[in-house]
Formats: sequence, C-alpha cells, structure tokens
Amino acid sequence: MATRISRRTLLHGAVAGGALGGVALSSWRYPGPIHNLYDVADALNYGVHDLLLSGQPLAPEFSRSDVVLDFPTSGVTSPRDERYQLFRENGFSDWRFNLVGMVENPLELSLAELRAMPSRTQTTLHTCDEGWSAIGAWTGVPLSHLLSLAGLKPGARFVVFHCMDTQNNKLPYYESIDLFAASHPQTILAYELNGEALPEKNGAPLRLRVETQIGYKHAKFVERVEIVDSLKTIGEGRGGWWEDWNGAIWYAGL
Ligand SMILES: Nc1nc2c(c(=O)[nH]1)N[C@H]1C(S)=C(S)[C@@H](COP(=O)(O)O)O[C@H]1N2
Ligand SMILES: [Mo]
Repeated sequence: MATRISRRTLLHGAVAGGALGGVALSSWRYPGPIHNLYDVADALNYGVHDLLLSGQPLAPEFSRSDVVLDFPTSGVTSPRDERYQLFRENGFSDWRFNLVGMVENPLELSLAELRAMPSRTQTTLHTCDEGWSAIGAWTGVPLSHLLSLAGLKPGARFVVFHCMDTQNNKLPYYESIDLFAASHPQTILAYELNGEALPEKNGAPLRLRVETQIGYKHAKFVERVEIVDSLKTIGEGRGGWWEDWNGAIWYAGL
C-alpha cells in the first residue's frame, strides 16, 4: 500500500536535502587531507559554517573602554631569530612586507607604506584554545585591500602567512586561511594595538587578525603572505604550524 506523503513533509524533505547538499558542496572545497572521522567532522563543520556565514556577518565589536591594557600572550613573545632582532633594533625601518605567489603584481611594502594605506580599527574578543580570551582594539590594513592591489591569479585559493619566529621544533610559524576568510572585512594585518605600535610580544611589526577564527590562526610577526592553490606544499600539508605539529584542525571558525 502506498504511504501518503503530505506536501509539507515533501517540502521539509526538499529543504533539508538542499541544505545537506549545500554543506556537502561546501565541504568538498575543504583542503584536506581527510584521514579519519575527526577530519570528516572538521570538513562538515567547515561546510556548515561556510553556508551560514555566506552573508559575511561581523564578529561582535566592543567599546573601547572594554580593552584590557596589557593584552595577554600565547606562543612566542620575543623571537630569538637574529634577523628579527636586527629588524627590531632599527625600529623595523629595513623590514619589508611581501605579498607573493599567485598574484599579478607581487607587493613589497615598508611599515610606513602599510601605515599610509586605508586602515580599519576594531575592538574584538580574542579567544585562545588554551583557555583564555581578551578584548583588544586592533588597527591595520584590510587584507582584502592588499589582495586587490596585488590582483589574484585564477586558481588562487588560500592565503599563507609566513612568520619570523622560529618555534621549538626549529620551524618558523606559519598559518593559512581561505580566500573567504581573507576577504572578510574584519580580516586585517594589524600594526597597532590599543592605539599604540603593536608590542613585540603581540607580534610586531605586523600580525594577522582574522576575527571569525580562533587564536592560533592570528599569525604574529608576519613577514610574507603567499597565495597558493593548494596547502599540500606548505609544511606537512595540513595548512599551519598548529595543524602540522599539534593536531589542531585547519578550519578554526568560532
Ligand atoms: N608567529 C606566531 N604567531 C602566533 C603564535 C606564535 O607562537 N607565533 N601563537 C598563536 C596563538 S596560539 C595565539 S592564541 C595568538 C596569541 O596572540 P597574542 O600573543 O598577541 O595574545 O597568536 C597566535 N599566533
Ligand atoms: Mo592560542
């Protein structure tokens, strides 16, 4: 005997099916690799967030009076690398920021040139997966501005941040985000914290703020940004120092 299916059930089914299809499609863009169930869950999570965030909502912004004056730190706070120390001694006047990889016009910019570009200030909550959070006011150049100056080549998919601090496993810190997160209006390369030059402990002279994602994505001491079509050739291929060496998941959306 045929079961009667109401129009309503059919409609619900279609909506749920459509959403699942969307998640599957978005998850398919996940850079992988997928080795175990944990990775599958990460990919699905990414898909769900990608769909939900497609309107690019902003992370909450707080009032300037909410900032913590001595912003806490995680990871490296004073790079021991000789190159870094030389740059710092000269107030970063010899330091240059480079945007390279799959771009039409690679950029090489001094700190003064970055400071002269359009800027954004945002008072946001930083959340570290090690169990603390703090509010700070960050000022910097929107990453989208730099990307549009450089012009992306067809096939560009990820933005990799190469840092100047060597970690305890002798590798410099690196992290990556996709172009979706990179073009978010609150994704900036910050050179100021609470209205002052970015302190060394928080990543001087330049650090990433990607307000839709958790702490370890916010690369400090950034020197070079590389646009790639795949994360396979970066480090061990999982997209970041935490992902490659500490089992962190690549998609770190809040
Ligand atoms: N280059 C570099 N970037 C880094 C780290 C680091 O050790 N080196 N630590 C990460 C972690 S885990 C967090 S929570 C934030 C902390 O930034 P803060 O020290 O300014 O609080 O930086 C991230 N970016
Ligand atoms: Mo962190």
